[in-house]
Amino acid sequence: MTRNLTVAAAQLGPIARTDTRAEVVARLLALLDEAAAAGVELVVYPELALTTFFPRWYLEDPDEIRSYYETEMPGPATQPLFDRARELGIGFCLGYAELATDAEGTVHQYNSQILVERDGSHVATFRKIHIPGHDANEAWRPFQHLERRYFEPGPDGFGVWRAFDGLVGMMICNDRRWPETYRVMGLQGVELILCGYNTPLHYAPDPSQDPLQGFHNHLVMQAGAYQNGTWVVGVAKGGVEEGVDSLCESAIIAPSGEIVARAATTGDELVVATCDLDWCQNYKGTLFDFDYYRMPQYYGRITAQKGAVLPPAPPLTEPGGTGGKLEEVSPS
Ligand code: CDT
Repeated sequence: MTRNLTVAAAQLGPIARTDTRAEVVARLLALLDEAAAAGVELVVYPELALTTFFPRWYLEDPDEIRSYYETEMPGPATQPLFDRARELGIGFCLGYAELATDAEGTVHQYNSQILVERDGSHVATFRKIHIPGHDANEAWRPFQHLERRYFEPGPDGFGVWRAFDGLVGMMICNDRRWPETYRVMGLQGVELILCGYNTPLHYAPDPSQDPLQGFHNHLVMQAGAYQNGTWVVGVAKGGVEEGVDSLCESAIIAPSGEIVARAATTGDELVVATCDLDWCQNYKGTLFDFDYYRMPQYYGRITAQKGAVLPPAPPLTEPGGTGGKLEEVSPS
C-alpha cells in the first residue's frame, strides 16, 4: 500500500537586509513554479523566509525591529504567494516573524510557520518552542544570535494535524535538536514533520562545533525520523548572508532515517522527493510500536525536571578512607 505525497524543500540562499518583501516573494514564487512543473504537492520554505536573519543584530530602533515582523498572514506582500499556490493546487509551509495580538490585547513576538493546504485553506500556525541564543548584546561575538530578545516561546506546544492525506507536524530550527520535539509529535502519530532553519556555521560559545554543523543537522533529524517512524523535511536559508555563513544541506529524510534527497548548492534550490506516508508504519508497527514497547513509568524525569539532577557525590575524604581513589600498591 502506498500513500504518496510529492514534497519539496525550497531552500533559499541569502536575503540581504535591504531586500524588500516583494523581491523575496518573487523568489518564493519562482520556486513554487518550479515545484508545479515537478508535480510537487507541498512546498516547504525555510525559517524566517521573508527577511534577512535579523537576530544577528542588536537592534534598538523599535520601528526597524517591527519592520521584520508580519502582523497578518497573508498580508499585502505575501498574498501573491497564497494566490498562486491555490491556483496551482500546491500547499506550502512558510516561516516568518509574527506579531500576534491575544484576546487581552497583549502583543506577542513569535518565530512562526504557517501551513496551508492545496485548496488554500489554513491548516495551522506553529510557533517555535526552543528559542536559542541569548537576549543581551554580547559584544565579544563576531555576530549576535538574539532570538531570545526577539521571540518568546510558542504557547501551543507541538501539534499534529490531519492534512495532505496524512498526519503533519511542524518544528522550527533549534526545535530539531531536541528529542522531545519529535516524540511529542510521534505520540500523536506524526508521519511528516516540516522544519525550516537558519544555522550559522560559526558557534561563538564553542567554535569546536563549527566543522560539525552539517553532521549535527542531519544527525538529529535522521535520528528523530527513525525513532518515531516519520518523514522529516529540513529546509535551510543558508549561504553568506550579511557576512555570516550559514548551513545549507536541506534534506528530506525517510522513516528509516535515510536521507532520500538533499541540496547540492548554497543558493535557492528545490529538493524534491516523493514520500510514501505508509512507509511510516514499517517502523511505527514494529520496532517503534510505542503502545507495545514504551516504558513511560520510567520517563517521569523528562517532564518533572528541566536541568540535570546529579546523583549524590561520594564524600571527598572519609576517616581512614581514600576519597574514592584506589590505594597505591607498592610492588613486592
Ligand atoms: N535559528 C536557529 O534556531 N538557529 C539555531 C542556532 C543555534 S546557535 C545559537 C540552530 O539550532 O540551528
